[in-house]
Amino acid sequence: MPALSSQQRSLTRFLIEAQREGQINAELRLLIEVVARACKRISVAVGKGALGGVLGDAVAAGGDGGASINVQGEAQKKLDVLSNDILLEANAWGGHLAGLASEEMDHSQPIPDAYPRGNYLLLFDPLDGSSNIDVNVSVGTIFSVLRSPEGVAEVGDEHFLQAGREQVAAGYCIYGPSTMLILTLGHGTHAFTLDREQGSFVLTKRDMRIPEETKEFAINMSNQRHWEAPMQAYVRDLLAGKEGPRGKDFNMRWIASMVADVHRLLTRGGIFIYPWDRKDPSKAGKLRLMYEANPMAMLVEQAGGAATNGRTRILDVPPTQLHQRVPVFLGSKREVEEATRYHVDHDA
Ligand code: P6P
Repeated sequence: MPALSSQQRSLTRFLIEAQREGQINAELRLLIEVVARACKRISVAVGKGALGGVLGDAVAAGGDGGASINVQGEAQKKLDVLSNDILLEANAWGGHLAGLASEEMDHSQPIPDAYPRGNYLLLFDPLDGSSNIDVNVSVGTIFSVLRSPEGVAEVGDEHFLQAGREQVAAGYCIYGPSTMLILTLGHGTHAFTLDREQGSFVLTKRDMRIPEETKEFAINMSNQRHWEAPMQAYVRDLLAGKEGPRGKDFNMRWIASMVADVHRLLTRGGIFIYPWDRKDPSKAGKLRLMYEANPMAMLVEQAGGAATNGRTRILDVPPTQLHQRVPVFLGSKREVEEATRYHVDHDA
């Protein structure tokens, strides 16, 4: 494989150029490079599959051999724990963060006293869709970057509770047939593909754009009986196709790995929905606001799409808890607006 051509941009060159243009500072550039390097390590571990000895459930420490359960009440996979540890170790010593929060940790963690602290907060789902690992389906790492409040000696959970519009960067790394990093710094959404021979991410799509219209929706239909009335009506009309009020036929996809479903709609359009359902009314849906919905919403909006909770813009939802959940409608702008209209009209 020849060295990168002058036309090809490594992630490092892309970030240096973004810094020159004033989009980011040196500390944020380091943060993104550290996260990307950690994702390369996770990609290697995921890619080994059964040969890496890291498939299956993590075992609870000191337990009876039962699965380890995370704060979400979900069985942790060995790779969940390994991916979380990789991100924690990679980000501890660089001096770019004040603290971190993870789907896999009950509370946020300040950077240890042994290391300098920086001006950013990193939130992540270290391995989203991990239930798919054992069946060899694409999974991914999702991350969100916020500014740390000034003058705080040691950050706590409360300092992470900022609305999604405050994010300074967001992205995901999808571990699929190829490993790709999808990144926004607030100036468009861009795709980088991992060149395994060079060991570097290469810019392969600048300024991704989501088609405003779509004929493809992604939802777990098995929950249909638990949805609220406007959601039932919206999907009923999708399924009615060209004979129904929408006047066109729709196709359905559901990978049950948010990173993979969102990557598809970023690439060719679509709407991804995980609505509120009455299976557990207290949960307000399944997906987490701070490190799933917010980063994905920023990526989608920066690519010309839209993201709501069925009623209001996700990036404006005021967080109250680190692991709070939120209904998610995101993707092709016109379709998200239509799904949101069903809910707003129902409430009127
Ligand atoms: P269900 C994976 O567990 C996840 O958090 C998302 O990645 C995915 O979109 C969703 O849950 C799948 O949920 O209920 O279809 O298994």
